[in-house]
Amino acid sequence: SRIAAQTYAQRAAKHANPAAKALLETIERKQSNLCVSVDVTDRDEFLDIIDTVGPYACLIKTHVDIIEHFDLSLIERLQELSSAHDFLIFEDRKFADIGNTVALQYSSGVHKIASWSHITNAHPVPGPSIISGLASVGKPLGRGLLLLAEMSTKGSLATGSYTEEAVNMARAHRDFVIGFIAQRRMEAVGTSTDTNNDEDFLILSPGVGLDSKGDAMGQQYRTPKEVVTESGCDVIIVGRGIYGKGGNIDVQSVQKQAERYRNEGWAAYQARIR
Ligand code: 5FU
Repeated sequence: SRIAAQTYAQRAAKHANPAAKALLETIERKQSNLCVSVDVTDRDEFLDIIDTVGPYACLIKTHVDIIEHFDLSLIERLQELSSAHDFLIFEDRKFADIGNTVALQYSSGVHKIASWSHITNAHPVPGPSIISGLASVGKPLGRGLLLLAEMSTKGSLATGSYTEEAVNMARAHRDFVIGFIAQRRMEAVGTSTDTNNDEDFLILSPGVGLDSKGDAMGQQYRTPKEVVTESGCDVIIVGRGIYGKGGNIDVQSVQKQAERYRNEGWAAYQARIR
Protein backbone atom coordinates (compact mmCIF):
# COMPACT_ATOMS: atom_id res chain seq x y z
CA SER A 1 0.00 0.00 0.00
CA ARG A 2 1.04 3.61 -0.42
CA ILE A 3 1.12 4.21 3.32
CA ALA A 4 3.60 1.38 3.84
CA ALA A 5 6.03 3.11 1.48
CA GLN A 6 6.03 6.34 3.50
CA THR A 7 8.39 7.16 6.34
CA TYR A 8 7.22 7.31 9.94
CA ALA A 9 8.05 11.04 9.92
CA GLN A 10 5.90 11.71 6.85
CA ARG A 11 3.03 9.86 8.47
CA ALA A 12 3.46 11.63 11.84
CA ALA A 13 2.88 14.98 10.17
CA LYS A 14 -0.53 13.86 8.91
CA HIS A 15 -1.94 12.39 12.13
CA ALA A 16 -4.31 14.51 14.20
CA ASN A 17 -4.64 12.15 17.17
CA PRO A 18 -1.98 13.16 19.75
CA ALA A 19 -1.09 9.58 20.74
CA ALA A 20 -0.65 8.43 17.13
CA LYS A 21 1.42 11.49 16.28
CA ALA A 22 3.59 11.10 19.38
CA LEU A 23 4.17 7.41 18.69
CA LEU A 24 5.23 8.00 15.08
CA GLU A 25 7.49 10.88 16.13
CA THR A 26 9.07 8.74 18.85
CA ILE A 27 9.66 5.90 16.37
CA GLU A 28 11.41 8.29 14.00
CA ARG A 29 13.43 10.07 16.72
CA LYS A 30 14.70 6.83 18.29
CA GLN A 31 14.83 4.87 15.06
CA SER A 32 12.92 2.15 16.81
CA ASN A 33 9.67 0.43 15.88
CA LEU A 34 10.07 -1.94 18.82
CA CYS A 35 7.36 -2.23 21.48
CA VAL A 36 8.46 -4.34 24.42
CA SER A 37 5.71 -6.29 26.16
CA VAL A 38 6.63 -6.62 29.83
CA ASP A 39 4.59 -9.53 31.17
CA VAL A 40 6.08 -10.22 34.59
CA THR A 41 4.30 -10.20 37.93
CA ASP A 42 7.04 -8.81 40.19
CA ARG A 43 7.17 -5.02 40.55
CA ASP A 44 10.95 -4.72 40.77
CA GLU A 45 11.51 -7.04 37.86
CA PHE A 46 8.91 -5.13 35.84
CA LEU A 47 10.74 -1.84 36.44
CA ASP A 48 14.21 -3.37 35.92
CA ILE A 49 13.22 -4.75 32.53
CA ILE A 50 11.71 -1.43 31.48
CA ASP A 51 14.77 0.50 32.65
CA THR A 52 16.96 -1.90 30.61
CA VAL A 53 14.95 -1.99 27.37
CA GLY A 54 13.69 1.61 27.52
CA PRO A 55 16.49 3.10 25.38
CA TYR A 56 15.67 0.69 22.52
CA ALA A 57 11.86 0.93 22.58
CA CYS A 58 9.33 3.40 21.18
CA LEU A 59 6.58 1.88 23.30
CA ILE A 60 6.27 -0.23 26.45
CA LYS A 61 3.27 -2.55 26.61
CA THR A 62 1.86 -3.52 30.00
CA HIS A 63 -0.71 -5.87 31.53
CA VAL A 64 -0.92 -4.08 34.88
CA ASP A 65 -3.52 -6.51 36.22
CA ILE A 66 -0.85 -9.24 36.49
CA ILE A 67 1.41 -7.21 38.79
CA GLU A 68 1.50 -8.23 42.47
CA HIS A 69 1.20 -5.41 45.01
CA PHE A 70 0.14 -2.88 42.38
CA ASP A 71 -0.36 0.68 43.48
CA LEU A 72 -0.11 4.05 41.77
CA SER A 73 3.48 4.58 42.97
CA LEU A 74 4.42 1.93 40.41
CA ILE A 75 2.80 4.06 37.73
CA GLU A 76 4.79 7.08 38.93
CA ARG A 77 8.00 5.08 38.44
CA LEU A 78 6.80 3.94 35.03
CA GLN A 79 6.14 7.55 34.06
CA GLU A 80 9.61 8.58 35.23
CA LEU A 81 11.12 5.85 33.06
CA SER A 82 8.92 6.93 30.15
CA SER A 83 10.36 10.46 30.38
CA ALA A 84 13.94 9.34 31.02
CA HIS A 85 14.03 6.88 28.11
CA ASP A 86 11.55 8.58 25.77
CA PHE A 87 8.93 5.91 25.19
CA LEU A 88 5.12 5.85 25.24
CA ILE A 89 2.95 3.51 27.31
CA PHE A 90 0.39 1.01 25.99
CA GLU A 91 -1.80 -0.86 28.49
CA ASP A 92 -2.92 -4.00 26.63
CA ARG A 93 -6.29 -4.07 28.45
CA LYS A 94 -8.38 -5.60 25.65
CA PHE A 95 -11.67 -4.05 26.76
CA ALA A 96 -14.68 -6.06 25.59
CA ASP A 97 -17.87 -4.86 27.35
CA ILE A 98 -20.71 -2.35 26.85
CA GLY A 99 -19.81 1.32 26.53
CA ASN A 100 -20.84 2.31 30.05
CA THR A 101 -18.83 -0.49 31.66
CA VAL A 102 -15.65 0.01 29.62
CA ALA A 103 -15.72 3.75 30.36
CA LEU A 104 -15.66 2.90 34.08
CA GLN A 105 -13.00 0.21 33.66
CA TYR A 106 -10.85 2.65 31.69
CA SER A 107 -11.16 5.62 34.05
CA SER A 108 -11.54 4.12 37.51
CA GLY A 109 -10.83 1.26 39.89
CA VAL A 110 -7.36 0.32 41.09
CA HIS A 111 -5.58 0.96 37.80
CA LYS A 112 -7.01 4.25 36.41
CA ILE A 113 -5.63 3.27 33.00
CA ALA A 114 -6.76 6.37 31.12
CA SER A 115 -4.79 8.63 33.46
CA TRP A 116 -1.41 7.20 32.40
CA SER A 117 -1.66 4.97 29.32
CA HIS A 118 -1.21 6.82 26.04
CA ILE A 119 -2.65 3.93 24.07
CA THR A 120 -5.01 1.09 24.94
CA ASN A 121 -7.00 -1.48 22.96
CA ALA A 122 -10.40 -3.08 22.67
CA HIS A 123 -12.08 -6.08 21.11
CA PRO A 124 -14.63 -4.98 18.51
CA VAL A 125 -17.03 -7.74 19.58
CA PRO A 126 -19.60 -5.44 21.33
CA GLY A 127 -19.88 -3.18 18.23
CA PRO A 128 -19.28 0.59 17.86
CA SER A 129 -20.58 1.46 21.35
CA ILE A 130 -17.30 0.19 22.83
CA ILE A 131 -15.50 2.93 20.92
CA SER A 132 -17.84 5.71 22.05
CA GLY A 133 -17.66 4.46 25.64
CA LEU A 134 -13.86 4.52 25.69
CA ALA A 135 -13.68 7.76 23.67
CA SER A 136 -15.82 9.55 26.28
CA VAL A 137 -12.93 9.04 28.71
CA GLY A 138 -9.85 8.89 26.48
CA LYS A 139 -10.44 11.53 23.85
CA PRO A 140 -10.39 14.55 26.22
CA LEU A 141 -7.06 13.19 27.54
CA GLY A 142 -5.54 12.89 24.05
CA ARG A 143 -5.40 9.08 24.19
CA GLY A 144 -5.57 6.65 21.26
CA LEU A 145 -7.35 3.33 20.81
CA LEU A 146 -6.37 0.23 18.84
CA LEU A 147 -8.98 -2.31 17.80
CA LEU A 148 -8.07 -6.00 17.80
CA ALA A 149 -8.74 -6.83 14.15
CA GLU A 150 -6.71 -10.05 14.27
CA MET A 151 -4.82 -12.09 16.85
CA SER A 152 -1.55 -14.00 16.69
CA THR A 153 -2.89 -17.19 18.24
CA LYS A 154 -3.60 -20.51 16.59
CA GLY A 155 -7.32 -20.88 15.79
CA SER A 156 -8.16 -17.18 16.31
CA LEU A 157 -11.79 -16.33 15.50
CA ALA A 158 -10.86 -12.77 14.51
CA THR A 159 -10.74 -13.44 10.76
CA GLY A 160 -12.81 -12.82 7.63
CA SER A 161 -15.93 -10.70 8.08
CA TYR A 162 -15.13 -10.09 11.77
CA THR A 163 -11.86 -8.43 10.78
CA GLU A 164 -13.61 -6.50 7.98
CA GLU A 165 -16.26 -5.13 10.34
CA ALA A 166 -13.57 -4.17 12.87
CA VAL A 167 -11.87 -2.09 10.20
CA ASN A 168 -15.17 -0.50 9.13
CA MET A 169 -15.88 0.40 12.77
CA ALA A 170 -12.49 2.06 13.05
CA ARG A 171 -13.07 4.05 9.85
CA ALA A 172 -16.15 5.62 11.41
CA HIS A 173 -14.11 6.80 14.46
CA ARG A 174 -10.83 8.06 13.03
CA ASP A 175 -10.40 10.73 15.73
CA PHE A 176 -9.95 8.14 18.49
CA VAL A 177 -9.16 4.82 16.77
CA ILE A 178 -5.56 5.14 15.61
CA GLY A 179 -5.02 1.63 14.32
CA PHE A 180 -5.15 -2.08 14.90
CA ILE A 181 -3.61 -5.02 16.59
CA ALA A 182 -3.24 -7.13 13.46
CA GLN A 183 -0.86 -9.27 11.46
CA ARG A 184 -0.91 -7.24 8.20
CA ARG A 185 -2.00 -3.87 6.77
CA MET A 186 -5.72 -3.17 6.77
CA GLU A 187 -6.23 -0.51 4.06
CA ALA A 188 -7.55 -3.12 1.60
CA VAL A 189 -9.84 -4.79 4.17
CA GLY A 190 -13.56 -4.02 4.51
CA THR A 191 -15.27 -1.12 2.75
CA SER A 192 -12.89 1.75 2.22
CA THR A 193 -14.38 5.23 2.24
CA ASP A 194 -11.05 6.85 1.54
CA THR A 195 -11.16 8.26 -1.97
CA ASN A 196 -7.66 9.75 -1.72
CA ASN A 197 -6.21 6.35 -0.81
CA ASP A 198 -4.47 8.08 2.07
CA GLU A 199 -5.98 6.23 5.02
CA ASP A 200 -3.33 5.64 7.66
CA PHE A 201 -3.96 3.17 10.45
CA LEU A 202 -1.07 2.11 12.66
CA ILE A 203 -0.58 -1.64 12.67
CA LEU A 204 0.95 -3.05 15.85
CA SER A 205 1.81 -6.75 15.66
CA PRO A 206 2.33 -9.16 18.52
CA GLY A 207 3.63 -12.66 17.93
CA VAL A 208 7.19 -11.68 17.02
CA GLY A 209 10.19 -13.86 17.75
CA LEU A 210 13.54 -14.60 16.14
CA ASP A 211 14.45 -17.82 17.91
CA SER A 212 11.12 -19.58 18.38
CA LYS A 213 8.05 -20.38 16.26
CA GLY A 214 5.58 -20.38 19.16
CA ASP A 215 4.83 -21.51 22.70
CA ALA A 216 2.87 -24.38 24.25
CA MET A 217 -0.27 -22.24 24.62
CA GLY A 218 -1.12 -21.30 21.04
CA GLN A 219 1.16 -18.32 20.51
CA GLN A 220 2.67 -18.13 16.99
CA TYR A 221 5.81 -16.12 16.15
CA ARG A 222 6.97 -14.50 12.95
CA THR A 223 10.19 -12.61 12.32
CA PRO A 224 10.46 -8.79 12.11
CA LYS A 225 11.14 -9.21 8.37
CA GLU A 226 7.93 -11.16 7.83
CA VAL A 227 5.95 -8.73 9.99
CA VAL A 228 7.34 -5.36 8.85
CA THR A 229 8.83 -5.87 5.38
CA GLU A 230 6.49 -8.52 4.00
CA SER A 231 3.22 -7.79 5.86
CA GLY A 232 3.66 -4.01 6.16
CA CYS A 233 3.09 -3.75 9.92
CA ASP A 234 4.41 -0.66 11.73
CA VAL A 235 5.40 -1.81 15.21
CA ILE A 236 6.75 -5.17 16.38
CA ILE A 237 5.60 -6.25 19.83
CA VAL A 238 8.12 -8.51 21.55
CA GLY A 239 7.88 -10.02 25.02
CA ARG A 240 9.59 -13.28 25.93
CA GLY A 241 11.91 -13.05 22.93
CA ILE A 242 13.61 -10.27 24.91
CA TYR A 243 13.38 -11.22 28.58
CA GLY A 244 12.89 -15.00 28.41
CA LYS A 245 10.84 -16.65 31.12
CA GLY A 246 11.17 -13.85 33.67
CA GLY A 247 12.22 -14.42 37.28
CA ASN A 248 15.81 -13.34 37.95
CA ILE A 249 16.44 -11.55 34.70
CA ASP A 250 19.94 -11.23 33.29
CA VAL A 251 20.17 -7.50 32.56
CA GLN A 252 22.96 -7.87 30.01
CA SER A 253 21.12 -10.45 27.97
CA VAL A 254 17.86 -8.48 28.12
CA GLN A 255 19.70 -5.42 26.86
CA LYS A 256 21.37 -7.41 24.09
CA GLN A 257 18.07 -8.87 22.91
CA ALA A 258 16.30 -5.50 23.01
CA GLU A 259 19.05 -4.01 20.86
CA ARG A 260 18.86 -6.99 18.50
CA TYR A 261 15.09 -6.72 18.00
CA ARG A 262 15.32 -2.96 17.61
CA ASN A 263 17.95 -3.36 14.89
CA GLU A 264 16.00 -6.11 13.11
CA GLY A 265 12.76 -4.12 13.24
CA TRP A 266 14.41 -0.98 11.89
CA ALA A 267 16.24 -2.83 9.11
CA ALA A 268 12.94 -4.46 8.10
CA TYR A 269 11.32 -1.00 7.91
CA GLN A 270 14.18 0.42 5.87
CA ALA A 271 13.89 -2.49 3.45
CA ARG A 272 10.17 -1.71 3.12
CA ILE A 273 10.41 2.02 2.32
CA ARG A 274 13.35 1.60 -0.04
F1 5FU B 1 -3.70 -9.23 20.77
C1 5FU B 1 -2.66 -9.96 21.07
C2 5FU B 1 -2.32 -11.05 20.23
O1 5FU B 1 -2.97 -11.32 19.22
N1 5FU B 1 -1.22 -11.76 20.56
C3 5FU B 1 -0.45 -11.46 21.65
O2 5FU B 1 0.53 -12.14 21.91
C4 5FU B 1 -1.88 -9.66 22.15
N2 5FU B 1 -0.78 -10.39 22.45
C5 5FU B 1 0.02 -9.96 23.61
O3 5FU B 1 1.35 -9.72 23.18
C6 5FU B 1 0.10 -10.95 24.74
O4 5FU B 1 -0.91 -10.69 25.70
C7 5FU B 1 1.47 -10.70 25.31
O5 5FU B 1 1.42 -9.64 26.24
C8 5FU B 1 2.30 -10.21 24.12
C9 5FU B 1 3.14 -11.27 23.44
O6 5FU B 1 4.12 -11.75 24.30
P1 5FU B 1 5.26 -12.77 23.83
O7 5FU B 1 6.00 -13.08 25.09
O8 5FU B 1 6.11 -12.04 22.82
O9 5FU B 1 4.59 -13.98 23.23
